[in-house]
Amino acid sequence: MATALDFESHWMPFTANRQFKAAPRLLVEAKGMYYKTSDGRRLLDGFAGLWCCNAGHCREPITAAIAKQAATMDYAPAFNMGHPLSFELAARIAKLAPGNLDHVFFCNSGSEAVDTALKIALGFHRVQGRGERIRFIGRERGYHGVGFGGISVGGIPANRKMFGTMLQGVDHLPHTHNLEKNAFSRGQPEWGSHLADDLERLVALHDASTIAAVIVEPMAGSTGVLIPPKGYLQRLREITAKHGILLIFDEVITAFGRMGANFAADVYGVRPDMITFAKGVTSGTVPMGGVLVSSDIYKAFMSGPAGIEIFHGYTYSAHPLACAAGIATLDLYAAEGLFDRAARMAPRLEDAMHSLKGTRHVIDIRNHGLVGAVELAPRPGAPGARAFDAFLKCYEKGVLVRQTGDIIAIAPALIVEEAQIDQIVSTLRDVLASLD
Ligand code: PXG
Repeated sequence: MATALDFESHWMPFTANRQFKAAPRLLVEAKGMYYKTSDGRRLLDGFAGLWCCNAGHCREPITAAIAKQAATMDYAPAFNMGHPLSFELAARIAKLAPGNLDHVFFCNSGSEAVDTALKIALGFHRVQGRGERIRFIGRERGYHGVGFGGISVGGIPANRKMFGTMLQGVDHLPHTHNLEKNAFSRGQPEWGSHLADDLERLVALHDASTIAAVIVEPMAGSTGVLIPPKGYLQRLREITAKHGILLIFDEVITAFGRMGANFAADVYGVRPDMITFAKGVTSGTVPMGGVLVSSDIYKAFMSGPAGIEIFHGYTYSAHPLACAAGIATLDLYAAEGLFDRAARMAPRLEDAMHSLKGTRHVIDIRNHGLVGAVELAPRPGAPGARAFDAFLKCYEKGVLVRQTGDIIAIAPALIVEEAQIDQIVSTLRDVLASLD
Protein backbone atom coordinates (compact mmCIF):
# COMPACT_ATOMS: atom_id res chain seq x y z
CA MET A 1 0.00 0.00 0.00
CA ALA A 2 1.29 3.47 -0.83
CA THR A 3 2.26 5.57 2.18
CA ALA A 4 -0.25 8.27 3.04
CA LEU A 5 0.63 11.71 1.68
CA ASP A 6 1.93 14.27 4.12
CA PHE A 7 0.06 17.45 3.21
CA GLU A 8 1.86 19.70 5.67
CA SER A 9 4.89 21.04 3.82
CA HIS A 10 3.26 22.50 0.74
CA TRP A 11 1.86 25.96 1.53
CA MET A 12 -0.79 26.17 -1.17
CA PRO A 13 -1.51 29.40 -3.09
CA PHE A 14 -4.87 31.22 -2.91
CA THR A 15 -6.27 28.28 -0.93
CA ALA A 16 -7.68 27.85 2.57
CA ASN A 17 -4.84 25.48 3.53
CA ARG A 18 -6.34 24.17 6.77
CA GLN A 19 -9.72 23.50 5.16
CA PHE A 20 -8.17 21.89 2.07
CA LYS A 21 -5.78 19.67 4.01
CA ALA A 22 -8.63 18.43 6.17
CA ALA A 23 -10.42 17.19 3.02
CA PRO A 24 -8.01 17.27 0.05
CA ARG A 25 -9.15 17.20 -3.57
CA LEU A 26 -6.40 15.68 -5.69
CA LEU A 27 -6.16 15.41 -9.46
CA VAL A 28 -3.87 12.74 -10.87
CA GLU A 29 -4.49 12.53 -14.62
CA ALA A 30 -5.91 14.67 -17.41
CA LYS A 31 -7.02 13.97 -20.98
CA GLY A 32 -9.06 16.14 -23.32
CA MET A 33 -11.99 17.63 -21.37
CA TYR A 34 -11.48 15.48 -18.27
CA TYR A 35 -9.46 15.14 -15.11
CA LYS A 36 -9.19 11.97 -13.07
CA THR A 37 -9.27 12.37 -9.30
CA SER A 38 -7.15 10.40 -6.83
CA ASP A 39 -10.25 8.43 -5.85
CA GLY A 40 -10.67 7.35 -9.47
CA ARG A 41 -13.53 9.64 -10.50
CA ARG A 42 -13.79 11.37 -13.88
CA LEU A 43 -14.21 15.12 -13.62
CA LEU A 44 -15.48 17.23 -16.52
CA ASP A 45 -13.25 20.32 -16.60
CA GLY A 46 -15.50 23.35 -16.98
CA PHE A 47 -12.67 25.83 -16.45
CA ALA A 48 -9.76 24.72 -18.69
CA GLY A 49 -7.66 24.19 -15.55
CA LEU A 50 -7.49 27.81 -14.47
CA TRP A 51 -8.44 29.53 -17.74
CA CYS A 52 -5.37 28.07 -19.43
CA CYS A 53 -5.68 24.64 -21.07
CA ASN A 54 -7.47 26.03 -24.13
CA ALA A 55 -6.59 23.09 -26.39
CA GLY A 56 -7.79 20.55 -23.82
CA HIS A 57 -5.55 18.43 -21.61
CA CYS A 58 -2.50 16.36 -22.57
CA ARG A 59 -2.88 16.86 -26.29
CA GLU A 60 -0.38 14.59 -28.01
CA PRO A 61 1.22 17.11 -30.44
CA ILE A 62 2.02 19.41 -27.51
CA THR A 63 3.24 16.76 -25.08
CA ALA A 64 5.37 15.22 -27.83
CA ALA A 65 6.98 18.58 -28.67
CA ILE A 66 7.79 19.16 -24.99
CA ALA A 67 9.27 15.66 -24.57
CA LYS A 68 11.38 16.08 -27.71
CA GLN A 69 12.69 19.46 -26.65
CA ALA A 70 13.48 18.24 -23.12
CA ALA A 71 15.65 15.50 -24.61
CA THR A 72 17.26 17.76 -27.25
CA MET A 73 18.18 20.88 -25.31
CA ASP A 74 16.87 21.39 -21.80
CA TYR A 75 17.93 24.97 -21.34
CA ALA A 76 19.79 27.78 -23.08
CA PRO A 77 21.02 30.93 -21.31
CA ALA A 78 18.46 33.68 -21.76
CA PHE A 79 20.89 36.61 -21.71
CA ASN A 80 23.43 37.21 -24.50
CA MET A 81 22.63 33.79 -26.01
CA GLY A 82 19.66 32.64 -28.01
CA HIS A 83 17.96 29.56 -29.39
CA PRO A 84 15.89 29.36 -32.59
CA LEU A 85 12.54 28.49 -31.00
CA SER A 86 12.13 31.83 -29.20
CA PHE A 87 12.44 33.77 -32.45
CA GLU A 88 10.07 31.40 -34.21
CA LEU A 89 7.46 31.66 -31.46
CA ALA A 90 7.74 35.46 -31.17
CA ALA A 91 7.20 35.80 -34.92
CA ARG A 92 4.20 33.47 -34.75
CA ILE A 93 2.61 35.43 -31.90
CA ALA A 94 3.32 38.77 -33.61
CA LYS A 95 1.59 37.45 -36.73
CA LEU A 96 -1.53 36.62 -34.71
CA ALA A 97 -1.54 40.00 -32.97
CA PRO A 98 -3.49 43.00 -34.20
CA GLY A 99 -1.95 45.96 -36.05
CA ASN A 100 1.54 47.01 -35.14
CA LEU A 101 1.83 44.87 -32.01
CA ASP A 102 4.80 43.03 -33.40
CA HIS A 103 7.47 42.46 -30.76
CA VAL A 104 7.36 40.02 -27.86
CA PHE A 105 9.17 40.09 -24.50
CA PHE A 106 8.98 36.64 -22.88
CA CYS A 107 8.59 35.76 -19.21
CA ASN A 108 7.01 32.91 -17.25
CA SER A 109 3.62 33.94 -15.93
CA GLY A 110 0.88 36.50 -16.14
CA SER A 111 2.19 38.26 -13.06
CA GLU A 112 5.62 38.65 -14.61
CA ALA A 113 4.03 39.80 -17.86
CA VAL A 114 2.18 42.58 -16.04
CA ASP A 115 5.21 43.78 -14.11
CA THR A 116 7.22 43.65 -17.35
CA ALA A 117 4.61 45.74 -19.20
CA LEU A 118 4.56 48.35 -16.44
CA LYS A 119 8.37 48.60 -16.57
CA ILE A 120 8.33 48.87 -20.37
CA ALA A 121 5.80 51.73 -20.06
CA LEU A 122 8.05 53.64 -17.67
CA GLY A 123 11.11 52.98 -19.83
CA PHE A 124 9.30 53.97 -23.04
CA HIS A 125 8.56 57.42 -21.71
CA ARG A 126 11.97 57.83 -20.10
CA VAL A 127 14.02 56.96 -23.20
CA GLN A 128 12.13 59.73 -24.95
CA GLY A 129 12.89 62.30 -22.28
CA ARG A 130 9.55 62.07 -20.49
CA GLY A 131 10.84 60.55 -17.27
CA GLU A 132 8.16 62.34 -15.26
CA ARG A 133 5.46 60.04 -16.65
CA ILE A 134 5.51 57.60 -13.74
CA ARG A 135 1.89 57.10 -12.70
CA PHE A 136 -0.27 54.10 -13.55
CA ILE A 137 -4.04 53.93 -13.72
CA GLY A 138 -5.66 50.55 -13.03
CA ARG A 139 -9.26 49.71 -12.27
CA GLU A 140 -11.31 48.55 -9.30
CA ARG A 141 -11.91 44.80 -9.44
CA GLY A 142 -8.98 44.44 -11.82
CA TYR A 143 -6.71 41.39 -11.43
CA HIS A 144 -3.20 41.67 -12.77
CA GLY A 145 -1.45 38.91 -10.90
CA VAL A 146 0.44 39.05 -7.65
CA GLY A 147 3.68 40.95 -8.24
CA PHE A 148 3.93 44.27 -6.44
CA GLY A 149 3.17 46.05 -9.71
CA GLY A 150 0.21 43.84 -10.43
CA ILE A 151 -1.42 44.17 -7.01
CA SER A 152 -0.83 47.94 -7.12
CA VAL A 153 -2.72 48.48 -10.37
CA GLY A 154 -5.12 45.68 -9.48
CA GLY A 155 -8.27 46.47 -7.61
CA ILE A 156 -8.88 43.55 -5.25
CA PRO A 157 -8.76 44.67 -1.61
CA ALA A 158 -7.91 41.22 -0.20
CA ASN A 159 -4.89 40.95 -2.50
CA ARG A 160 -3.58 44.36 -1.41
CA LYS A 161 -4.33 44.96 2.23
CA MET A 162 -1.63 42.68 3.67
CA PHE A 163 1.17 44.07 1.55
CA GLY A 164 1.88 47.59 2.60
CA THR A 165 2.17 50.58 0.33
CA MET A 166 2.97 48.73 -2.90
CA LEU A 167 3.77 50.98 -5.91
CA GLN A 168 3.22 54.65 -5.29
CA GLY A 169 1.47 56.93 -7.73
CA VAL A 170 -1.29 54.54 -8.77
CA ASP A 171 -4.93 55.50 -9.18
CA HIS A 172 -7.96 53.48 -10.23
CA LEU A 173 -10.90 53.79 -12.58
CA PRO A 174 -14.28 52.62 -11.29
CA HIS A 175 -15.23 49.07 -12.20
CA THR A 176 -18.04 48.55 -14.68
CA HIS A 177 -20.17 46.01 -12.83
CA ASN A 178 -23.74 47.17 -12.20
CA LEU A 179 -26.58 44.72 -11.69
CA GLU A 180 -29.28 47.39 -11.52
CA LYS A 181 -28.46 48.45 -15.04
CA ASN A 182 -27.03 45.35 -16.69
CA ALA A 183 -28.29 42.18 -14.99
CA PHE A 184 -28.83 39.23 -17.36
CA SER A 185 -27.14 40.95 -20.30
CA ARG A 186 -26.15 38.67 -23.14
CA GLY A 187 -22.69 39.60 -24.39
CA GLN A 188 -21.64 43.22 -23.95
CA PRO A 189 -23.95 45.26 -21.70
CA GLU A 190 -25.57 48.38 -23.12
CA TRP A 191 -25.00 50.60 -20.08
CA GLY A 192 -21.68 51.89 -18.82
CA SER A 193 -19.45 53.28 -21.59
CA HIS A 194 -19.48 56.64 -19.77
CA LEU A 195 -17.56 55.04 -16.88
CA ALA A 196 -14.45 55.38 -19.07
CA ASP A 197 -14.87 59.17 -18.87
CA ASP A 198 -13.64 58.96 -15.30
CA LEU A 199 -10.21 58.75 -16.88
CA GLU A 200 -10.58 62.42 -17.88
CA ARG A 201 -11.16 63.22 -14.20
CA LEU A 202 -7.98 61.36 -13.19
CA VAL A 203 -6.03 63.08 -15.96
CA ALA A 204 -7.28 66.46 -14.75
CA LEU A 205 -6.32 65.56 -11.18
CA HIS A 206 -2.81 64.24 -11.85
CA ASP A 207 -2.04 65.96 -15.18
CA ALA A 208 -1.44 63.82 -18.25
CA SER A 209 2.28 64.60 -18.16
CA THR A 210 2.64 62.43 -15.02
CA ILE A 211 0.77 59.35 -16.29
CA ALA A 212 2.64 56.50 -17.99
CA ALA A 213 -0.10 53.98 -18.73
CA VAL A 214 -3.60 52.71 -18.15
CA ILE A 215 -3.94 48.95 -17.65
CA VAL A 216 -7.20 47.00 -17.80
CA GLU A 217 -8.39 43.52 -18.58
CA PRO A 218 -10.60 43.93 -21.65
CA MET A 219 -12.86 41.31 -20.03
CA ALA A 220 -12.19 41.11 -16.30
CA GLY A 221 -12.04 37.41 -15.53
CA SER A 222 -10.90 36.80 -11.97
CA THR A 223 -13.33 39.04 -10.13
CA GLY A 224 -16.29 37.34 -11.70
CA VAL A 225 -16.44 37.82 -15.47
CA LEU A 226 -17.12 41.53 -15.96
CA ILE A 227 -17.88 42.11 -19.64
CA PRO A 228 -16.95 45.57 -20.95
CA PRO A 229 -19.99 47.75 -21.75
CA LYS A 230 -20.42 48.62 -25.42
CA GLY A 231 -18.15 51.52 -26.35
CA TYR A 232 -16.26 51.50 -23.05
CA LEU A 233 -12.90 50.26 -24.34
CA GLN A 234 -13.13 52.52 -27.40
CA ARG A 235 -13.57 55.47 -25.05
CA LEU A 236 -10.53 54.43 -22.98
CA ARG A 237 -8.51 54.24 -26.19
CA GLU A 238 -9.63 57.71 -27.33
CA ILE A 239 -8.79 59.35 -24.01
CA THR A 240 -5.40 57.62 -23.57
CA ALA A 241 -4.41 58.47 -27.16
CA LYS A 242 -5.43 62.10 -26.71
CA HIS A 243 -3.17 62.46 -23.67
CA GLY A 244 -0.15 60.43 -24.82
CA ILE A 245 -0.88 57.72 -22.24
CA LEU A 246 -0.12 54.10 -23.14
CA LEU A 247 -3.01 51.62 -23.03
CA ILE A 248 -2.18 48.10 -21.84
CA PHE A 249 -4.66 45.27 -22.27
CA ASP A 250 -4.04 42.45 -19.82
CA GLU A 251 -5.08 39.49 -21.95
CA VAL A 252 -3.68 36.74 -19.74
CA ILE A 253 -7.14 35.13 -19.81
CA THR A 254 -8.60 36.49 -23.03
CA ALA A 255 -5.76 35.85 -25.51
CA PHE A 256 -5.53 32.72 -27.65
CA GLY A 257 -9.11 31.93 -28.42
CA ARG A 258 -11.02 32.39 -25.19
CA MET A 259 -13.17 35.13 -26.72
CA GLY A 260 -13.50 33.37 -30.09
CA ALA A 261 -10.62 35.28 -31.73
CA ASN A 262 -6.85 35.60 -31.42
CA PHE A 263 -7.14 38.37 -28.84
CA ALA A 264 -9.92 40.26 -27.07
CA ALA A 265 -8.52 43.37 -28.79
CA ASP A 266 -9.82 41.85 -32.05
CA VAL A 267 -13.25 41.08 -30.63
CA TYR A 268 -13.72 44.54 -29.12
CA GLY A 269 -12.11 46.34 -32.07
CA VAL A 270 -9.67 48.33 -29.94
CA ARG A 271 -5.92 48.36 -30.42
CA PRO A 272 -3.87 48.85 -27.25
CA ASP A 273 -0.15 49.71 -27.16
CA MET A 274 0.74 46.53 -25.27
CA ILE A 275 -0.90 43.17 -24.63
CA THR A 276 0.12 40.89 -21.78
CA PHE A 277 -0.48 37.17 -22.29
CA ALA A 278 0.28 33.84 -20.55
CA LYS A 279 -1.92 30.76 -19.89
CA GLY A 280 -3.25 29.83 -23.38
CA VAL A 281 0.04 30.47 -25.18
CA THR A 282 1.17 26.98 -24.13
CA SER A 283 -2.33 25.72 -23.34
CA GLY A 284 -1.20 25.59 -19.72
CA THR A 285 1.40 22.88 -20.32
CA VAL A 286 4.60 24.78 -19.50
CA PRO A 287 4.65 28.12 -17.66
CA MET A 288 5.08 31.02 -20.07
CA GLY A 289 4.01 34.62 -20.26
CA GLY A 290 4.89 37.58 -22.40
CA VAL A 291 4.25 41.13 -23.46
CA LEU A 292 3.38 42.13 -27.02
CA VAL A 293 4.49 45.69 -27.69
CA SER A 294 3.89 48.03 -30.59
CA SER A 295 6.61 48.74 -33.12
CA ASP A 296 6.67 52.33 -31.80
CA ILE A 297 7.56 51.14 -28.32
CA TYR A 298 10.22 48.75 -29.58
CA LYS A 299 11.71 51.41 -31.85
CA ALA A 300 11.86 53.92 -29.01
CA PHE A 301 14.03 51.55 -26.97
CA MET A 302 16.18 50.67 -30.00
CA SER A 303 16.85 54.37 -30.57
CA GLY A 304 18.08 54.84 -26.99
CA PRO A 305 21.68 54.66 -25.78
CA ALA A 306 23.74 51.79 -27.22
CA GLY A 307 24.06 48.61 -25.17
CA ILE A 308 21.43 46.75 -23.22
CA GLU A 309 18.14 48.48 -23.99
CA ILE A 310 16.15 47.27 -20.99
CA PHE A 311 17.65 46.02 -17.75
CA HIS A 312 14.97 43.42 -17.25
CA GLY A 313 14.50 39.71 -17.92
CA TYR A 314 14.32 36.31 -16.28
CA THR A 315 16.55 33.23 -16.21
CA TYR A 316 13.67 31.40 -17.84
CA SER A 317 12.59 34.07 -20.35
CA ALA A 318 11.76 32.09 -23.51
CA HIS A 319 12.62 28.76 -21.91
CA PRO A 320 13.13 26.15 -24.66
CA LEU A 321 10.44 23.82 -23.26
CA ALA A 322 7.93 26.66 -23.09
CA CYS A 323 8.80 27.77 -26.63
CA ALA A 324 8.45 24.23 -27.97
CA ALA A 325 5.12 23.93 -26.18
CA GLY A 326 4.02 27.34 -27.50
CA ILE A 327 4.82 26.54 -31.13
CA ALA A 328 3.08 23.17 -30.92
CA THR A 329 0.09 24.80 -29.21
CA LEU A 330 -0.29 27.50 -31.87
CA ASP A 331 0.01 24.79 -34.55
CA LEU A 332 -2.75 22.79 -32.88
CA TYR A 333 -5.03 25.81 -32.46
CA ALA A 334 -4.63 26.52 -36.19
CA ALA A 335 -4.91 22.89 -37.37
CA GLU A 336 -8.17 22.38 -35.47
CA GLY A 337 -9.51 25.90 -36.02
CA LEU A 338 -10.10 26.15 -32.28
CA PHE A 339 -10.58 29.92 -32.07
CA ASP A 340 -13.35 29.74 -34.69
CA ARG A 341 -14.75 26.76 -32.87
CA ALA A 342 -14.89 28.83 -29.67
CA ALA A 343 -16.79 31.52 -31.57
CA ARG A 344 -19.22 28.89 -32.89
CA MET A 345 -19.78 27.37 -29.45
CA ALA A 346 -20.21 30.73 -27.72
CA PRO A 347 -23.94 31.12 -28.55
CA ARG A 348 -24.53 27.61 -27.26
CA LEU A 349 -22.82 28.45 -23.98
CA GLU A 350 -24.76 31.73 -23.83
CA ASP A 351 -28.12 30.00 -24.24
CA ALA A 352 -27.23 27.27 -21.75
CA MET A 353 -26.03 29.76 -19.13
CA HIS A 354 -29.06 32.00 -19.51
CA SER A 355 -31.36 29.01 -19.13
CA LEU A 356 -30.35 29.20 -15.45
CA LYS A 357 -32.39 32.40 -15.07
CA GLY A 358 -35.02 31.81 -12.40
CA THR A 359 -32.98 29.07 -10.69
CA ARG A 360 -32.73 29.53 -6.94
CA HIS A 361 -30.20 32.14 -5.70
CA VAL A 362 -29.34 33.41 -9.20
CA ILE A 363 -29.20 37.22 -9.40
CA ASP A 364 -27.24 37.60 -12.64
CA ILE A 365 -25.95 35.66 -15.61
CA ARG A 366 -23.38 37.06 -18.02
CA ASN A 367 -21.27 35.75 -20.86
CA HIS A 368 -19.01 36.59 -23.77
CA GLY A 369 -16.96 34.33 -25.98
CA LEU A 370 -16.46 30.97 -24.34
CA VAL A 371 -16.90 32.44 -20.87
CA GLY A 372 -19.95 32.46 -18.65
CA ALA A 373 -20.77 33.39 -15.08
CA VAL A 374 -23.63 33.08 -12.66
CA GLU A 375 -23.82 35.46 -9.73
CA LEU A 376 -25.61 34.25 -6.60
CA ALA A 377 -27.26 36.17 -3.81
CA PRO A 378 -24.80 35.97 -0.91
CA ARG A 379 -25.75 34.21 2.31
CA PRO A 380 -26.39 36.89 4.91
CA GLY A 381 -23.15 37.56 6.80
CA ALA A 382 -21.18 34.96 4.81
CA PRO A 383 -20.04 36.39 1.48
CA GLY A 384 -18.76 33.75 -0.92
CA ALA A 385 -19.94 30.79 1.18
CA ARG A 386 -22.87 29.85 -1.04
CA ALA A 387 -20.81 29.85 -4.24
CA PHE A 388 -18.03 27.89 -2.53
CA ASP A 389 -20.58 25.25 -1.53
CA ALA A 390 -21.79 25.22 -5.13
CA PHE A 391 -18.21 24.63 -6.31
CA LEU A 392 -17.81 21.72 -3.85
CA LYS A 393 -21.11 20.13 -4.82
CA CYS A 394 -20.35 20.42 -8.53
CA TYR A 395 -17.01 18.74 -7.83
CA GLU A 396 -18.81 15.91 -6.03
CA LYS A 397 -21.11 15.57 -9.03
CA GLY A 398 -18.17 15.35 -11.44
CA VAL A 399 -17.90 18.89 -12.83
CA LEU A 400 -15.11 21.37 -12.14
CA VAL A 401 -16.16 25.02 -12.06
CA ARG A 402 -14.50 28.09 -10.53
CA GLN A 403 -15.79 30.11 -7.62
CA THR A 404 -14.87 33.70 -6.92
CA GLY A 405 -16.85 35.60 -4.31
CA ASP A 406 -20.49 34.74 -4.94
CA ILE A 407 -19.87 34.05 -8.58
CA ILE A 408 -19.44 30.75 -10.41
CA ALA A 409 -17.41 31.07 -13.61
CA ILE A 410 -17.33 28.67 -16.55
CA ALA A 411 -14.59 28.67 -19.20
CA PRO A 412 -14.18 25.25 -20.79
CA ALA A 413 -11.40 24.28 -23.18
CA LEU A 414 -12.12 25.33 -26.76
CA ILE A 415 -12.62 21.67 -27.73
CA VAL A 416 -15.75 21.45 -25.55
CA GLU A 417 -18.71 19.55 -27.04
CA GLU A 418 -22.30 20.75 -26.86
CA ALA A 419 -23.28 17.83 -24.64
CA GLN A 420 -20.50 18.78 -22.23
CA ILE A 421 -21.76 22.37 -22.02
CA ASP A 422 -25.18 20.94 -21.24
CA GLN A 423 -23.71 18.68 -18.54
CA ILE A 424 -21.87 21.57 -16.89
CA VAL A 425 -24.97 23.75 -16.85
CA SER A 426 -27.42 21.03 -15.77
CA THR A 427 -25.08 20.04 -12.93
CA LEU A 428 -24.97 23.66 -11.84
CA ARG A 429 -28.76 23.87 -12.04
CA ASP A 430 -29.24 20.80 -9.82
CA VAL A 431 -26.64 22.02 -7.35
CA LEU A 432 -28.12 25.53 -7.05
CA ALA A 433 -31.61 24.14 -6.56
CA SER A 434 -30.36 21.97 -3.70
CA LEU A 435 -28.28 24.65 -1.92
CA ASP A 436 -29.29 26.64 1.16
N1 PXG B 1 -3.49 39.00 -15.33
C1 PXG B 1 -4.70 38.46 -15.48
C2 PXG B 1 -5.73 39.19 -16.25
C3 PXG B 1 -4.99 37.20 -14.94
O1 PXG B 1 -6.21 36.68 -15.09
C4 PXG B 1 -2.73 37.14 -14.10
C5 PXG B 1 -2.51 38.38 -14.66
C6 PXG B 1 -1.61 36.49 -13.36
O2 PXG B 1 -1.16 35.35 -14.02
P1 PXG B 1 -0.25 34.28 -13.24
O3 PXG B 1 0.22 33.39 -14.35
O4 PXG B 1 0.86 35.02 -12.60
O5 PXG B 1 -1.15 33.61 -12.25
C7 PXG B 1 -3.97 36.53 -14.24
C8 PXG B 1 -4.21 35.18 -13.60
C9 PXG B 1 -9.45 32.75 -11.56
C10 PXG B 1 -7.96 32.79 -11.72
O6 PXG B 1 -9.98 31.84 -10.98
C11 PXG B 1 -7.41 33.73 -12.54
C12 PXG B 1 -6.03 33.81 -12.69
C13 PXG B 1 -5.22 32.91 -12.03
C14 PXG B 1 -5.78 31.95 -11.20
C15 PXG B 1 -7.17 31.87 -11.04
O7 PXG B 1 -10.15 33.64 -12.06
N2 PXG B 1 -5.55 34.79 -13.51
